[in-house]
Amino acid sequence: MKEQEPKGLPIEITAEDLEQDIQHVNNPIVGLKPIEKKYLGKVTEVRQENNRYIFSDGDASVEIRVVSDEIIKVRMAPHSVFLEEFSYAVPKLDQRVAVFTFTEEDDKYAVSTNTVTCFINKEDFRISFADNESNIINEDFQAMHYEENVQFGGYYVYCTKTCFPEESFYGLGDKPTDFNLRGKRLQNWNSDTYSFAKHQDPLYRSIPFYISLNKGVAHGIFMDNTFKTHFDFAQEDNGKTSFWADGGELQYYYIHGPHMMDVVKRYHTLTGTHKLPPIWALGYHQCRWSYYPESKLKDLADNFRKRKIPCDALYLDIDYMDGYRCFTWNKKYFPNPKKMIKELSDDGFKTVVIIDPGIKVDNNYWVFKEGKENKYFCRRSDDYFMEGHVWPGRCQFPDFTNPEVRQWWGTLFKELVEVGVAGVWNDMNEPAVFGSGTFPDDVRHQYDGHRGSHRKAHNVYGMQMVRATYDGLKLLQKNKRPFTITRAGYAGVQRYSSVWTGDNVATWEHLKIGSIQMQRLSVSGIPFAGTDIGGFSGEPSGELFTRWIQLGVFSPFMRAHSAGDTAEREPWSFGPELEDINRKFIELRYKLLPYIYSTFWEHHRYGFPILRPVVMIEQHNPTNHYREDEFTFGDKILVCPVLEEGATSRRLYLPEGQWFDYWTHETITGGKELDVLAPLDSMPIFVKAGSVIPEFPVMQHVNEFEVEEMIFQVYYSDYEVNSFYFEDHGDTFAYEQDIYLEKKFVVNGDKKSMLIKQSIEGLFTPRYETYDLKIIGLPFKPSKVVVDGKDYIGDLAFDDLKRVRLKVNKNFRQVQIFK
Ligand code: MIG
Repeated sequence: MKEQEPKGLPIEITAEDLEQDIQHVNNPIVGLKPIEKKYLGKVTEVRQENNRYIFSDGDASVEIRVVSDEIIKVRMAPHSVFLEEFSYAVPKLDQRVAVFTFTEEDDKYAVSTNTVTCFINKEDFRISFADNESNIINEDFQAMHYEENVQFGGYYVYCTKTCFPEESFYGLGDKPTDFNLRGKRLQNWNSDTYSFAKHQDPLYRSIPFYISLNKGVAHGIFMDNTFKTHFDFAQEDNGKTSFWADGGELQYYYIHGPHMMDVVKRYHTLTGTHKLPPIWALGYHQCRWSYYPESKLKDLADNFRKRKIPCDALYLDIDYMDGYRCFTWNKKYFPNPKKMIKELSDDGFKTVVIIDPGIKVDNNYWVFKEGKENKYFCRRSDDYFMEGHVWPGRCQFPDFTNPEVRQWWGTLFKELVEVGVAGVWNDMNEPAVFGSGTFPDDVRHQYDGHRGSHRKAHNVYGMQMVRATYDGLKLLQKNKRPFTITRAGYAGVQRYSSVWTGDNVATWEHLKIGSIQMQRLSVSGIPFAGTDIGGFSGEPSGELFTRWIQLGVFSPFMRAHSAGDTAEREPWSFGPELEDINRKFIELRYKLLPYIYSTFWEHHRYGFPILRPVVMIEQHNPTNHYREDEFTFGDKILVCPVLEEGATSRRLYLPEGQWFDYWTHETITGGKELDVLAPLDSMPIFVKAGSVIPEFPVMQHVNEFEVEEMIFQVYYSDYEVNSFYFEDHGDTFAYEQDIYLEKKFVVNGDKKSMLIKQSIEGLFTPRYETYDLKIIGLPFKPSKVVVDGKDYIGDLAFDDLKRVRLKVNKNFRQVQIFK
C-alpha cells in the first residue's frame, strides 16, 4: 500500500461534506424511515423569469422553459430546490425564440410558442403538449413524482405519460433488441458486455432520448439525466410510458415533430452534431486483437496492397504497449514505432492505437506518477483511491469529469502524435473493471465543479474520456481533424467521437442485431457507428463474413475486428472466391466515398441522421412501424442487408417513388414489397430516381492519387429531384471558414428530354476540371445534348449498361438532353 498516500483532501471536498456523507449512510433512523412516493399536488403558485415559468404546489416546483418554437424543457425540484444548471449533453442552452405567450384558463395554464402549447393542469399538475390544432401529442398519465434517497441524498424521480394504443417508440442508443421499443423496459447504465445477447440490457452507452410515433405524428423526449435511467414503453402497463432516474433532477425536453427527421434534427440542436471526420476514416479499417509484432503488421499491409483490397487504417490493440501501460510501447514487438508508422503511412495506411482508462499503479511509470502527484485519480468516499484490476494489473483511474484532468490527459498523446499515430480508440471506458464490473457507487467525481458520486458520473465517464482524447489530439495535430472511437458514451458523445458497438459475436443473429443497432444509434444522435465486422468473439463462416462486409459498406464506420483467440479474419481469409466478393464490396465502399462523405457533411451541417430506417422515410405508413431491415444510407441509397444463412434472395419493402436497381439499372416503382435476387456476390441496393451520386474511381486508400475527373451517376426521373455533393480538403478544419464546395443538382425529365442543373456555393477549388456524367435510365435515345446553351460534341451512344456518358466542365450550370 505504498502508493496509497492521500495528501490531505482534494480541494473540492470539505470535511463537512464527508461528515454529512457518513451521517447519511450510517444513520439508522433515516435508514428505517418508510419511503413514500410523493406526487405533485394542486398548482398553487406561478411566476415568470424570462423564458421560464415556475409552477409550485406549495412544496415542489416545476420549471417550464421555452427553448425554441419546437423544444420545451421541463424540470422538477422537490421542495423547490433546483440544482445548478449544468449538462454534459447540452453544452449551451440558448433561448432561440422571443415570442411565446402565457395564458390562464379555469382549469389550466398554457405556455405557447408558434408551434407548441404546453398545458399545466391546475388540479393535478399534469403536463401535456399539443400542436397548433390542439391535438394532444404527449400528456402526463399522472403527475411527476419522487422518492427520497436516504442513502445518498437526493431523490428517485419519475414521470409517467399516457401511452396511446398505436404508439411506437424508437431510439435509446445501442439497445440490441427489436427496433420498435414498444413493450420493452430498458435502462441506461454503461456496461462492459462481452458477447452480449439479443435483448441484453444495458450495454455500453446511455442515450436517454426516444422518439415516439403515434398516428403518423412524431415527437421526442430527451431526459437529460446521467444517473441510471429507466424507460418503460408500455411494458408494465399497456396504457403508460414511464421514464425515471435513480437520482438527479427530473428534467426532460419535449421535442416537437411532426416528422421523425425533424425530431432528430432538433435533438442535434441541443446536443450537437458530429464534426466532419477526416475522409480516410470513412474507408475500410482492419483491426484485430492484436496485430503484433511489427512484421505481422507489415505483412498485413503488404497483403492488402498485393491483393488490391482497399484499406485506409490498421489498428494496434493493447499488446503494442509495455505491460499494458497506456502511452508506452512494447519495444520488443515494436522497436521503432516512428519508422514503422512512417513506412505504413507511405503505403497509404493510417495507424490507430487503443487507449484504456486504467493506469497501472507503478511508481516508475511517468503517467502514474504525474496523475498521483496532481491528484488526478478518482477516490472513494473515505478518500482512498479507487483501485481496480484491469489489463495492466492494479490500476487507478483518472477522473475525466475534472477539466484539469481532461486537459492533462490530452497532453499525454504528444508522443503518440509525434510518432505519427493517426487515431485513438478509447476502450473500457464504461468504466470497466475486472471482477466488480465497474466502480463502486461511492467513488467521488469532480463533475466539472458540480461534484457527485459515481452514481451520477458513471454514465458520462467514457464520454469525458474521449472528449479529453479528442481535445488533446485536436491541439496536438494542429488543424487536422482528430479521429477517435469510443465504446462508452452519453448523449452528446457524437461531438467527440465515433463509436463501435462493442464485443458482438460471430453469428447470423448478431449480424441482424448489428444492423438494428446502427440504425438505432443513427436516430439517437450517434451517426458515426459500426459493428465489429465478422463478429468479435466466435468464428464466422466465410459466407457470414462476406454478408457482414456487405452490411459494412453501408455502416457509417467500417471496421473488421476479432478477438485474439479466433482464427485470422482478413478479407482473404476464406478463400479466393470470397476474397473476390469481399474486394468487390470494399471497392464499392471506395467508389461511394464522396457520397458517404457528402452524407456526413449533411449530418454535420444540418443534423440529418446518416442511416435512415424505413419508418423514418415513411412514418405515415403503419406497416413500416415494425420494419427494421431496410434503411437508406443518406437520402438516396436504400439497402437491405442479407441476414440469413444460405439466402439467395430476400423479400424487402421498397418505399414509395421510383427507384433503380443499383446493379442492373432496372427501374422499379416502390410502395410495395418485392422479392429481390441476392446471391452471395450481391446485395439489394436501390437508388432513388433523379439522384446524382458522386463516385471516385477505385483507390487502394483515399489519397492514393489525385482524382482527375469526378464521376457522377445521374439517374433519370420524370419528377424533380434534388441532390448535393460536398467536397473540401478532406482532413482540416478549413470547412469551418467556408473552404468547401456544396454543389446542388436538380434533375427532371419529361420522357422526351432531361434537364440537369448545378449550383455551387463555397470557396474550395478542386484540382480536376471535368465531370464524367453517366446518365442512367433515359427512356429515349438521345439525339442532342446542350450544355450551358452550346451543342455538346461527343458520343451519345448507350454503353453496355445503357448509360450515356457526357464529359462536361465542372462548373456547368445546365445540361439538356433531347430525344
Ligand atoms: O477486455 O483490448 O471491446 O474491441 O479488442 C477486453 C482488447 C478489452 C475490449 C474491446 C475489444 C478489444 C479488447 N477489449
